[in-house]
Amino acid sequence: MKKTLSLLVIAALSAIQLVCAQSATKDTTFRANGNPIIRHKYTADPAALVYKGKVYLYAGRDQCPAPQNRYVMNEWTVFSTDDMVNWTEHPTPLKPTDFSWAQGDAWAGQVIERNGKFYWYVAVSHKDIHGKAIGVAVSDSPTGPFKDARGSAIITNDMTTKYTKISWDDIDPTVYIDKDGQAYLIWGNTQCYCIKLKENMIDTEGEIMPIDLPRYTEAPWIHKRGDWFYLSYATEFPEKICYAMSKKITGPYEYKGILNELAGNSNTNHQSIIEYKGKWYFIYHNGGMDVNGGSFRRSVCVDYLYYNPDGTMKRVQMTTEGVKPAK
Ligand code: FUB
Repeated sequence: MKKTLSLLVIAALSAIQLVCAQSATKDTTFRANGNPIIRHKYTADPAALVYKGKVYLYAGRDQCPAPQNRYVMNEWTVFSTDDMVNWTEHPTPLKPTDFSWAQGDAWAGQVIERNGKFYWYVAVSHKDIHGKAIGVAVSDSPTGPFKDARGSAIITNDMTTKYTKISWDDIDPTVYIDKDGQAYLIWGNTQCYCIKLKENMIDTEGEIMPIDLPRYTEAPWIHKRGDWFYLSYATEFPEKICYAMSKKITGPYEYKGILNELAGNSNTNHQSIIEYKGKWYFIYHNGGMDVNGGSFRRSVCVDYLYYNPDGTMKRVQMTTEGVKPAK
């Protein structure tokens, strides 16, 4: 009894430490010991960028104290590696408070490089326009600091009311620059949307184009291999990740099946897919870090991703061991 009580106290104290830890102010290195890869704080919604031989991993930070269950996310985090196992955490690169028009909520996003600048598209809650909105921040370095690139949201809820009435559909941006130089922003909850970005990466061009995907929930991620665009996304709820393929980024997409099953102890899953040093990686989150882990205290994990000879993707095998150092 005494032992159980002290174990509970230790678990509670370590959870308080993990959610209350200070924002990162200097570079700190650590070695991942299997999955989850980050264990000194809860991290969610991973988005990876391969740039000049390194991987940069961006994630929101889950800060909800146990046993409460709601999203408390007040900052984003950035990590880098050159082997997928030895990581450096860099100073906190961006917070919702860096957008004067935002009310809070460091939800999912993605960073892309263009002409030596790094553009980070993120979802936050808007102060004045009811609902979630997408902002874009810019930096000269992949590790930041980032600052608001426009002074206003690039996408707001009132732009999509003709497609869905919910206030949280404008979330989870993914971004891609096609080989002709045209950039696209893809996002959405319950409905997937796409819009062209101007060369400056901070203004949109043309109309919003809905993308039809079966049983679409959220978390779109675009990647390309050969001639194929792969649009992976979270399906149903609790979420699995599935995917569809097309020769055109705007679709139509053909549904190909489930890519990742329910992620342990988390009702969301949220993937990012990259190729690095000749291997493909599936980066996602689960709620499995410790006894307080769960849907609102999530942790980033990394496993390998493999393709079939016809270009379709094999179902991901989530592992405890994670990946080996990339050479
Ligand atoms: O982290 C907040 C939300 O949970 C994200 O925007 C969704 O993709 C889900 O992971």
